[in-house]
This record gives sequence, C-alpha cells and structure tokens, in this order.
Amino acid sequence: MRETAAATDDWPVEQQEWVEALDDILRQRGAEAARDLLTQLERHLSSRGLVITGAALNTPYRNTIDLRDQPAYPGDIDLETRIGNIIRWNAVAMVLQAYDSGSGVGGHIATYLSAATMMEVGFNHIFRGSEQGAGDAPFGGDQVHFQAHTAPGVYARAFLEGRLSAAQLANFRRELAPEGGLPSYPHPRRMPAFWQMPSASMGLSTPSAIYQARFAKYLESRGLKTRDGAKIWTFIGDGESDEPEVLGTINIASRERLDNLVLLINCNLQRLDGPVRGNGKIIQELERAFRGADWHVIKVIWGSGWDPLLDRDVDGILERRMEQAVDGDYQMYTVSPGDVVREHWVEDTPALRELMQSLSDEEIRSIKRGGQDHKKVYAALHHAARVEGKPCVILFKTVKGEGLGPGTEGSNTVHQKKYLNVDERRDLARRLGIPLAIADIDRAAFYRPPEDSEELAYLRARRAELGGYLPRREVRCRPIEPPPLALFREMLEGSTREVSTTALVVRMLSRLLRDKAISRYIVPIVPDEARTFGMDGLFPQAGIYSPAGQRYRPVDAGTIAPYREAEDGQILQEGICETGAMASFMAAGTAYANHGLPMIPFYIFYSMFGLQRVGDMIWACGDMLCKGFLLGGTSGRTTLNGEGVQHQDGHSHLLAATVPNLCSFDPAFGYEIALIVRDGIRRMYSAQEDVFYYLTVTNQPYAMPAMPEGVEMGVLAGMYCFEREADARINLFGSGAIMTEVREAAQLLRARGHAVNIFSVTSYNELVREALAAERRSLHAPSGADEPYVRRLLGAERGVFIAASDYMKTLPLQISPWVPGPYVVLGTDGFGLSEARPNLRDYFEVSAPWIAYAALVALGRTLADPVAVAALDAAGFAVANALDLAKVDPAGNGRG
Ligand SMILES: Cc1ncc(C[n+]2csc(CCOP(=O)(O)OP(=O)(O)O)c2C)c(N)n1
Ligand SMILES: [Mg+2]
Repeated sequence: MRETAAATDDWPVEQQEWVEALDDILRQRGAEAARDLLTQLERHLSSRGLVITGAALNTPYRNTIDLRDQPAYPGDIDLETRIGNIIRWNAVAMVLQAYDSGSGVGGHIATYLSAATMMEVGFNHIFRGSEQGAGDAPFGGDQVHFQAHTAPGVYARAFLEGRLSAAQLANFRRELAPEGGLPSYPHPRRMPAFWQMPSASMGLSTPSAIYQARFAKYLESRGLKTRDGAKIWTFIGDGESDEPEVLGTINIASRERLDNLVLLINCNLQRLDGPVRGNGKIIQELERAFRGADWHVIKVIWGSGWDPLLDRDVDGILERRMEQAVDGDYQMYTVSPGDVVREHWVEDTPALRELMQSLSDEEIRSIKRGGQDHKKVYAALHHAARVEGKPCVILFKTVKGEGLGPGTEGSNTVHQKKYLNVDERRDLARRLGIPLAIADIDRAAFYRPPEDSEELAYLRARRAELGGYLPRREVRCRPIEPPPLALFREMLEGSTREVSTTALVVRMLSRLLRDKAISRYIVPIVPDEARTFGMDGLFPQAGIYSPAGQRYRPVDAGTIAPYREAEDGQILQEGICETGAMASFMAAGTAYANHGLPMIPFYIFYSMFGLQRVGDMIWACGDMLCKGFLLGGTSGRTTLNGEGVQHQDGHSHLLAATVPNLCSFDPAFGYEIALIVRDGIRRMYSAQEDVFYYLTVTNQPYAMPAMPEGVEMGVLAGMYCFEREADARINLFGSGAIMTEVREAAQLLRARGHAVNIFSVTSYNELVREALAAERRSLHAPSGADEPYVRRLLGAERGVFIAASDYMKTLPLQISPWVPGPYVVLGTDGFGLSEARPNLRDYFEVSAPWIAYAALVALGRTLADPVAVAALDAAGFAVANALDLAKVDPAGNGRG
C-alpha cells in the first residue's frame, strides 16, 4: 500500500532543489513563466519517448481554492445552519408523512441531505432571481436546476418562504389530494410557475443546461437579449455522470466559451446500489474529463477541519494518504467510528499518526467534507460566479444521507431510505435542534418558525437582496401573430413540377426567414444533415451561428451557397449530435418562458434518428412545455430508398403518439404543410397553447396539387376528402408520399369501372386523439352524445375502406372503431431493407397494385356471397394479373 522508498538517499534533497528552483521562477518571473517551463520540460521528456498522461490533467486530491484565497463568509453561519436544519427536517418529514400515510408513494431523503449545504449557500448568497436589477437593465435571473431527488429540500425551503403550504407538503407525491399536492421531482408540467427544467431522467440535465447556456449566448449575439450576466447553475449526481449524455456533451460548452454555465456535481461517492467508484476516485476521474475538455474545474473536497492539518503537512504525508485512499475507503470512513478511521488512516505511518494526534476520534469522525462546509462551498460558488471565458464545474465531495446518523448515512442502502422509526425521528430532531413536542416529532410534523422569527426574517432578506425566490418559472412572453397564409402562396397553388415535401418545408423556412415580422424568432436547427435536406441554400442567407465568427475563408467562398459562419448567424448547426440538437430545440422552445422571447425552433433531422434516438428528450419537451416544430426528414419506410434497416423509419408516428401534447402529421402535399405549420405557429405562439409539432417530410418528388376548396379544417383535424366520385364504393386513405400510390391505385380501379373516393389522412394520431376525447365526453354526459370527427366525416360513405401508409399498420388501424365499413390496412411492418423505392413498396405491399387489389378483395368480401368470395380468393392471382398487377402475390411469395 505504501509507495516504494526513494531510489537513492539524496533523492528527496534533489527533489527539494527542483521545487525551490521552480518557486524562484514563480516569484521572479510569474505564473506564466513557470507554466512555460513545465511545458518545455514535458516536451523534452516526450522527445525522450516519455509521455506524461493523466497526471497533467489531475491536480492533487485537495481543495482547488487555497485557504489563503478563501473569501470571508458573507453570512451568519450559525443562523444559516439553524435554518438549514429546519429545512432538512421538513424535507425528511415530507417523505416520512408520505410513508406514514400508507399510500405507498415513496420518496427520497439521502440525496438532499448530501446536497443541502451546497444548495443553501447558493440560495442565501449566490443564485440571483429576476427581480434583481429591476429598474436598471433587465435581468432575466439565474436558472438553477436541481438534482431530481433533492426536490423535498426545494419544497421545504419554499415552505419556509411562504410559497408552499403545509397541506401541499403533506401531500408530497399525492398530486390529486383535494388541497393540492406536490410532484415527486422537478416537473414544469405539474408546477409551471415553479420548476423550470425536468431532471428526473438522469443525464439529461447536463446537455439541457449546456444548450440553455449556449442558447442564451446565441440570443445575445443576435441582439435579442441583453448581456445581463445571468448564470445557469445545474446540480447533478456523481452516479449520474456515467450517463453518456453528460460527458458526451461537455466539449461544446468549452468550445463555445460558455462562462454563463456552472455545473455542480454532488460527489457523495454513492449512487443507488452502492459506491460510484469503490476502487477509484470519481472526483479525480471527473476532474480529468472536464480539464481535458478545457473546463474550469474547482474541487471542494475537505472541510475546514482539515485545514490546520494540511497546513502542517509540509512533507505531504497526509496528502499522499489522501491520494492513496479510494472512494470505497472514504465511504467506509463515513460509517465507521473515529478510532477505526484513525487506525485505517494512519496505518503504519508514524509521522501521520503524530500529525493526526491533534484531533480527537470524535473530531476525526465528524469533520465535514468540503461540500458540507459553508465556507468551502461559498468560496467555490463565489469563484465560479467570476470565471470568464470558460464553463465551470465544481466537484463537491459530500456524504450521502448526511445527518441520518451511524448505520444509515453513507450506507449502501441509504438512497432508498424513506422510513425512520420513532427513536430515529427523535434522534434526528434532536441533532437538528427542532423545537417540536415529542408527539409532533413522532408523527414527523412540519416545523415553521414564527413569521417574525430571526430565521424567517434572515431567509427573506437574503432572497430579497438576491432578486426574489427561486426556482421560479415565469412566462412573460407576448403573443405574436402567425404569418399570413399568403406568405406560402406557391405551396397553396401547387406545381406541375415535381418537388418533395422536404424541399417544400425548406422553402417555407426560407420564406419565414425573409419575413420581416417573424424572421427574428425563427431558429433553424440541423445536425450534420443540411445538405441531405437541401438546406445549404440557407447558409448565405441566414448564416451559421458561431461565437467566433468565421476566421477562415471557406473553400466554397466563391459559390452561391458558401459555408458562412457568423457571430450573429441564425442557423444552429449541431454537427453529428442529435442529443445536442434536441437540447438546442429544448432551449429555443422554452425561450418564451426563460427569456420572454417567442423563439420558434424548426429542428430538421433524419426521422429515424428522432423519436427513437432521443425520445426521452422529446418526452422531456412535453414536461417542459416546450414549443416548436420537429421535422422528420427523409421519412417513410419505403420512401427513403436504398438506405436500409437503420434508416428507413416506419414507426416514428407511433412513438409520436405516446407524447400527449405532440401533434404529429404525415402530410402529402405542400398546401397541407403550409396550413399545418401556420396553424402550429398560431396555436403555440398566438393562442399560447401548450403543444408542439412533429411533421414527417419525404424525399420523393411529385407534382403538388393546388389546395382544393374547403379543406382547411380537415387538413388540421387530420383527414379530409381529397377526391370524390358519385356512387363510390371504394374509399382509399393515403398519407405522406404513399398518397402517390393511392392516387395511382384509384386510376387502376377507375380503369376497371369502379368509382373511388380518396381521403388524405394528414394525421391518424390527431384523429384518434380527438375521437377518444369525444367518446370520453360522451361517457361523462351520455345524454348529449358527441360524435368523433372521423365518424362524422366518414359516416355517409358506403362500401369498403382501404388505408395505405408508409408506417406500421397499427397507425391507421387506430381509427378502426369509427370507420363505417370493412376496413383493410396496408402498412410497412418489419425492418427496412436496401432497395429501390418501387421494389420496397411492392415488398411491403403498399404499392398501387397492392392497394387496388386489397380494395377488390374487400369489395368481394362485402358481397357476402361465399361463392363469390371463394372465387375471388382462388382467383386472387388471376385478378392481379387481370389488373396487370404482375407483382401482386397473394400467397405471400417473395416476402422474406
Ligand atoms: C435515466 C435514469 N436511470 C435511472 C434512474 C434511477 N435513479 C434515480 S436516482 C439514481 C441514483 C442517483 O445517483 P447519483 O447520481 O449519484 O445521485 P445521488 O442521489 O447519489 O446524489 C438512479 C439510478 C433515473 N432516474 N434515470
Ligand atoms: Mg451520488
């Protein structure tokens, strides 16, 4: 366990000489020179074949901020401790009351107990509300995002602040209680005036925060927001940092010099099941990762109790021991008595034993970790608030469940501790100094000091000085007018020239970017796919946002669409990072609440890499009341030809259906897109409805019809009659690019004497949503039955109904209950494959011949004549041939 002895006797002397020489340089020539020298030495070593890795990225396992640089604490620590203890008690009491209620709703106490000091110091001295600076330059306020499992602590503080009632606290996790309750975790959807960002899905708050910070800079660069210095403070867990979204997105923060961002990592060394890194040190590991990514890293490891010892540790024995111990050891120290800790700590090092002599066993046990020491926490937050040119991360070392006492705090099971027996309750209340009667302690009653108490006065004064209470979500955004439909005239008029819906949506974006009234709010977002969608034409017009501008001459400088980067660029080019692009969408789509600006994101991506790749973030959009347009480009399992299994999306609409406020559309024609997008802007930004949009667009070019008369309402509702023929007994439903096959099928059938109606279904999901709502209304008020729209639309139609979709059959099948006749659904179930478009459509049985054939089969069956049906079945292949549908194979031959 101990390091090997020095190679030679005079080695320590030599080492000392080197250190002194370096000190001389530092004194006489300054820090820059010392750094230069070390760089030179490192280069020299590397020329000798010795590369120093890792070490260069790690600093010693000590606090980054030296005691001498520690600012004086600006508050009354005793009083803050008393307030903090009351908040701790109430946070624990919430969970205990929820437990005692027998409702089985659960709760967590250990996470908050580890984070309480960090959060309280921030609330009392650092985090600024939006009321600060009122009257002078507008200040939007800091955004503070919390670890989800610390929510009880945030509620308990709001209770002291008078923002939440005792009844609400008592109904933690019982939101349906008549007096109101509180959601488990930060959910803006459930508390839209309180929480700003959901964080319960581990890992997502980091990219969310990074891109919130970047978007704030983007708004500043574009002159839409003043540079008010507001910060984004985001707490995450050390276990959480294993989620790939965390370390996977930190590079962008340094590249874009996001000095408005501070990440606070609560390193309590534990996750749910046990240690985060029993055999290593999570703090050192994270330091390497963040320093490697060029963040400013502040470590807060040791509490003030260690300062005198570290000061006397001139030979570095204590520091060496601190380096040697792994997190598993540190966790063990938390749960062990002082004498055991001492023995393990000093082991066979007499000098260390002597150094530690000045501390009693109890002191050794109770010395706080840095993240639970007011002064150390304040020093770090104060310093972080002043870092310029870089994002900052603070690695706080804490104890999970701190204060719960021996046997519980730091134990492997502490994450799920949600019950304390009577003795434990009394013990905790005593340690926290809660002046409640024993009976009240036993029932975990809340404690709120009198209104005129020193505690409440202090707490209110601190927040008043810092600009008001946090967290707070405030919508101060004025409604805007949607653009006039005339802006999209060419889409309404159609064209004989073949064009894809992807190209049309890009053209639409270009119109919006040129429209004086709305242009400033449009935020085009692309991963590395602009050329795929033909969006490169927007580069010169709108510019690609880059805080550094463009310091080089692009290779295509002389062309009509050069790659133009600009400080005030409007396009967010995200590179190959759907997580980042989605996080940008979230930041832009919540700017109406976070910045009072009605920013309208249009995020266009490969539809396959949307809902299934970043579905959890899209779900979080729903929670955050995020607005905007998600555009799934090159969609459709048979429309995207050639690309195969991992590209051909035939199911994103089913995934979209799972997000309750996501309005999803699979439009076929330009006028449908124009109507849907314009109405989307109206609903989201004029009527300020809480919805967002998903549109699939495709890369198949075809002639676009002009908008038929009177279809507007139907396009938005999800379905309308596109073509009607007298006495039709065949009704075909088409969507997206499969509409081309449906129209061709109608021609085949008409050529054989059948009259056909064609319906364009822009959204099965919207039809179902409306129908279910109507049926529910009918259930609640049976006397005034409510007819679903789809039933009203189709009610008078006769004959058979055939739906063809480029998505799984389940999508059209959803409307079965309201289709008034035999309903046959053709769709693209199964994996995609690499083929040409016509072959794909035959293979998946959604091509025109298949649609026509399915219509005839259905029609045959409705004759209810067994002989005719049998004849049709037997003659299936013949029918196909008669129709010249050579590829139709009713036996299913040819299917893989
Ligand atoms: C994506 C995701 N996976 C798993 C969980 C379940 N979960 C909730 S808290 C937790 C442990 C958190 O540990 P850490 O990040 O270290 O936070 P601590 O409570 O220790 O501060 C887990 C696994 C989750 N909420 N989200
Ligand atoms: Mg942890």
